[in-house]
Amino acid sequence: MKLYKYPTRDCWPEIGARPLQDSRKLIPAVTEILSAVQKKGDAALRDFSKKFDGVALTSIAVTPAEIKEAAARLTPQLKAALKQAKKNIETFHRSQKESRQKIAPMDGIACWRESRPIEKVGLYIPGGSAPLFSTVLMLGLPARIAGCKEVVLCTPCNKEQQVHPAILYAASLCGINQIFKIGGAQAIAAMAYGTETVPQVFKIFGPGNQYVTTAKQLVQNQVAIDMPAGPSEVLVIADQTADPDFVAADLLAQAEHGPDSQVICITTQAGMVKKIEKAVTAQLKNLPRKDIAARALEHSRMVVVKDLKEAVQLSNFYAPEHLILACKVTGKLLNEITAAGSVFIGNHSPESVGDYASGTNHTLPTNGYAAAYSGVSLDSFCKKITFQQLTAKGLKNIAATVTTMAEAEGLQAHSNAVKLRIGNPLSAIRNQ
Ligand code: HSO
Ligand code: ZN
Repeated sequence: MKLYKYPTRDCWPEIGARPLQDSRKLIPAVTEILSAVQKKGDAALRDFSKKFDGVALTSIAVTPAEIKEAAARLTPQLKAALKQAKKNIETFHRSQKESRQKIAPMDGIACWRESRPIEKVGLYIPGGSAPLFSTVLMLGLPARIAGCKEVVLCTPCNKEQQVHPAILYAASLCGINQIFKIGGAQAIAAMAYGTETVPQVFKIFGPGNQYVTTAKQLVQNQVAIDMPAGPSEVLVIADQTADPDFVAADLLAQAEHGPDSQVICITTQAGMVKKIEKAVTAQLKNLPRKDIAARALEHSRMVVVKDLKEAVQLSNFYAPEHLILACKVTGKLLNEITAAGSVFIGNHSPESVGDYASGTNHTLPTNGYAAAYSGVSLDSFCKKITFQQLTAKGLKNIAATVTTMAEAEGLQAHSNAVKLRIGNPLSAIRNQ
């Protein structure tokens, strides 16, 4: 881990720098994939599966029998764990339902906002070395709670045309039955444009590699997306109350996601640096994904700062996806946090818990987007529609304000729409 001891503020951009993810060079290749799917539909999906994954798909859609069989291939322990996670995620996301609040800004004027589900949503779940079936729950459950009518899931299959059984089981727990064996940019294209088999959706969610991310960026003139994506990241703040072994475990949990994972530790204790590094080396040795984690650690950072206040300021500057507070936490310290996807407080709150099962969502803003974006929540699957109703008295009360503003903007018709209703005859308006 690269060490920064008591860096001045002008070092912060270097400490917080994410590796440049220049997706511009992928644009031509991804654009070609998108247009092929748009033009040739299923035929293009089959071609790309063959070309990129070496699979000649018998069926693009997963059959109901395959979904049923998946349950039998999982251990009872894993099924129970998924059910517990489901329960907690549901409880947390159900609590995000807002009740309607009618507001009367003036006498006779009522304004309110109602939530409506996005009718058709698409979820992308990457395959690869770690099939993230937990993400199925994180996206599928809020979609269902929001009331989305159609939930489509795309995920790549293996050479035997099988989708990981835990992905299928998690999907069935969310009531998803439209699952397609396609991955990469072509899956994003299929959901954005629709094909003979894959329904077109209004919003696409989920993580993916650079091709998937670029495809999501490029289809935005057609569909909405959850948020811009980048490699997963964690920032741990450690003071004298931190346990170096816990901190090391949290850093490694992030590092094992991928070689491009971002790992930062800020400590107020210069004496803690060696202890954490030693613990990282010791724990790394026994990890099945130690090669991946070691590569992520190559660009990780250890920063020593003077106090917790400065630690939080640096963290806000970085705007981490996950922030772990392995330190003495006060309400004041929490109030000072202004940018983070999700915060884990104290020595008993590892990120892993939020990644899987505590109930909060693990689809979070990366790459500094926590400065402006929120993680996925129930709202991500809804639109908010505003309503208003005025009585005759209410319209009278607000008439002068509206007509004055409208006429000052040079928009007479706007003014007329009010004046006519409050009893001004058209002739009177014209003669003004
Ligand atoms: N840390 C990941 C989520 C995840 N971790 C899934 C394990 N499985 C991004 O927040
Ligand atoms: Zn994780």
